[in-house]
Amino acid sequence: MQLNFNDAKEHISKAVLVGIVTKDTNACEVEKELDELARLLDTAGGEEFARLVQNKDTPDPRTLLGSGKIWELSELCRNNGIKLVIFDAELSPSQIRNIEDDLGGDISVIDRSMLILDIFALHATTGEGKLQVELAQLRYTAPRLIGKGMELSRLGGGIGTRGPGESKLESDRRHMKRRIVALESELTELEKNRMTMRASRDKSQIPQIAIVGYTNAGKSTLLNTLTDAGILAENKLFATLDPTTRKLKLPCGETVLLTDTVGFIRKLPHHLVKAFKSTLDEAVYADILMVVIDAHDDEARAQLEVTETLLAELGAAGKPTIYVYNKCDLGISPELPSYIASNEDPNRVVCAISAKSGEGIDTLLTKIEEIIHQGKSKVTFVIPNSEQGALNILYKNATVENIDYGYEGVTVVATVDQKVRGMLKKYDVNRPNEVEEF
Ligand SMILES: Nc1nc2c(ncn2[C@@H]2O[C@H](COP(=O)(O)OP(=O)(O)OP(=O)(O)O)[C@@H](O)[C@H]2O)c(=O)[nH]1
Ligand SMILES: [Mg+2]
Repeated sequence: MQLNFNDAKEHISKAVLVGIVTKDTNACEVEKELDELARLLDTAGGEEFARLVQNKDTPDPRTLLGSGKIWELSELCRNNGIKLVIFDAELSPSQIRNIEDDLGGDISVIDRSMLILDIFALHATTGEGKLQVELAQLRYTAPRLIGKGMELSRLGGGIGTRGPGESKLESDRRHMKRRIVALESELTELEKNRMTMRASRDKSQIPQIAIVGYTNAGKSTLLNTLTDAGILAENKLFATLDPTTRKLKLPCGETVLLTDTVGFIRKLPHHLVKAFKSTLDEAVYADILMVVIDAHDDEARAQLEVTETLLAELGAAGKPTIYVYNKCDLGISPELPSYIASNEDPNRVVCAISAKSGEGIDTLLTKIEEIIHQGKSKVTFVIPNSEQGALNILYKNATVENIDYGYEGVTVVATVDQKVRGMLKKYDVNRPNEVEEF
């Protein structure tokens, strides 16, 4: 999507970033969050001009900042020809309008979520990805732009307004509601396709591993190193939006399926998680997670916490997990090891690698093999009477804890390894997240 600002172009991509230190945060945290906002802006093709931070225990409900700070912000923009202000907080449609009114002139205000959606819009490549972004934009960005009236045309394709849904952003509310319904039903159809694809992968009985983690941690680089997947990996946030699955043959001869997924970020807007549910479900339906961490990043620990919280929210927590400390060629952040080491669960292992240089990859492959062969869980299977072969598999390859013969089938509780669990996936009634892991 092209920027549309002609003469003012060089100013348009420069922005003032605004952060607020409330009673729930501190100046250091806000600075780090603004660093991340600056990286998001850079990914969106913009550039930080300056930062403005206010200490305000309770943000002003009308404009977040106090009136003095708004005046300061207005002067800063005016004196330097800056046309874009990005708040790190989430702004309501009326707050955006109030701030823009107070700033005056032709200064646009967007929030962090709008910026993230803008990047998603730039990076969506598949039909499904584009629909998901458009839906999220209609739900989030559009209500925040409506009311700008004719000014929207002036905004053109500026940061915060770009994407597959751009043309629709100017439409009236009734049209938007219809479009949202249409998108939801298209996405439901696509989700059915995805379910069918998953079912056929399940049938193949190959263990599935989802590569998850904070954006820019090195997930795509790792998949490329392991499988020559040829996915775009770059030093930008949210380089990957659409999941890619590749086969990997382990040294022991067994094959696994690896799926690269969209990265996580702190304050990931809820509506975005909802819009991307079907792609994020790749993690939910995987047998094993590989949580990739940029171990060199000072923020590694905070990023891991964000990842774990989001995985739990998605219902993907509690699976056998390999914590992959990536970028070890650059050194490991001192905070990280103790955080993971405190977790002595054998189904949660740590492995230090460099996806770039290949260091540690052999160990990682061994850990995957160990988990596949040893990772055990207690699972309830319901096996139809007509398919007793499955019961024989359990008796041969697992520990049967309890068995209950019913009219329609046999309910078996058994302790199984990942392989057997994969083989009998279609009878597994615990999936995705009710399994008691060992
Ligand atoms: N030094 C070093 N850089 C790495 C390593 N792994 C990845 N990178 C770099 O980190 C950046 C991000 O890598 P990606 O593989 O795109 O990260 P990602 O997790 O897929 O990121 P998103 O798709 O944006 O969420 C790229 O510039 C990579 O070259 C590593 O082991 N060492
Ligand atoms: Mg990626």
